[in-house]
Amino acid sequence: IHMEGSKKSDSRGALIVLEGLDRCGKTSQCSRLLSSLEKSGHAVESWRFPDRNTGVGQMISSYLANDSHLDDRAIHLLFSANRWEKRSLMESKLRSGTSLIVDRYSFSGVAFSSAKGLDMEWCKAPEVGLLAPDLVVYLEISPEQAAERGGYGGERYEKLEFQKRVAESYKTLRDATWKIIDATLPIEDVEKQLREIVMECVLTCGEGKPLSELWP
Ligand code: DGP
Ligand code: NA
Ligand code: NA
Repeated sequence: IHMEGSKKSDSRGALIVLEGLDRCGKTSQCSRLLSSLEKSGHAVESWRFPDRNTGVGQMISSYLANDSHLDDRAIHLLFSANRWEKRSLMESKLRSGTSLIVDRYSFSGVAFSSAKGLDMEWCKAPEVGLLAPDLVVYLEISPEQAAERGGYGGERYEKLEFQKRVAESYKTLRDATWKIIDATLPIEDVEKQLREIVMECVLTCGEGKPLSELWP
């Protein structure tokens, strides 16, 4: 057993996931959170899914840009594979004490694919066995308000009618453990609420909360 000072041997990093509709402000909140945790001396990395840098990620990126067309189930499984290919690295980072702030995870997988009409249980199945987050924060905004935010970037899913269905899917998917933040508040207020929730989670994981797997 390796003991580092007074740190318990089962001390680990926290797996923190941010979810929400497109244009909810997730990505800027992830980077603000990263700098504030780094400043306070925490070992932390910012990740995002899809990770467009892998081979699978490039197929996803081309699909999202409407440069390729894929069967709804086929693309669902690619998004899932994109999370699986990062699973072992994710686990070793967490076990070595690094916290991960993850911009989208399995919940996006289920919310976006089930918004196309795929069965939710079918959508969840390939995610079984991925690491379960210690914290899911949902940045809540109405699809209409999100659409007003400087317009969408033009990727496949960035359309009001589709985002309305994604919002409904997220409502079905979320449980009492999710933390909901009003994403229409000023950016600094969202940041402050997020930091408080996350700090508590990081402490709990540092005290040796065991890792678990989806779905809880
Ligand atoms: P982002 O890089 O966060 O803008 O995500 C790209 C788009 O892909 C966004 O509209 C959300 C969607 N998305 C993210 N993960 C998944 C997934 O696992 N499955 C599906 N179908 N869509 C996803
Ligand atoms: Na997007
Ligand atoms: Na994803």
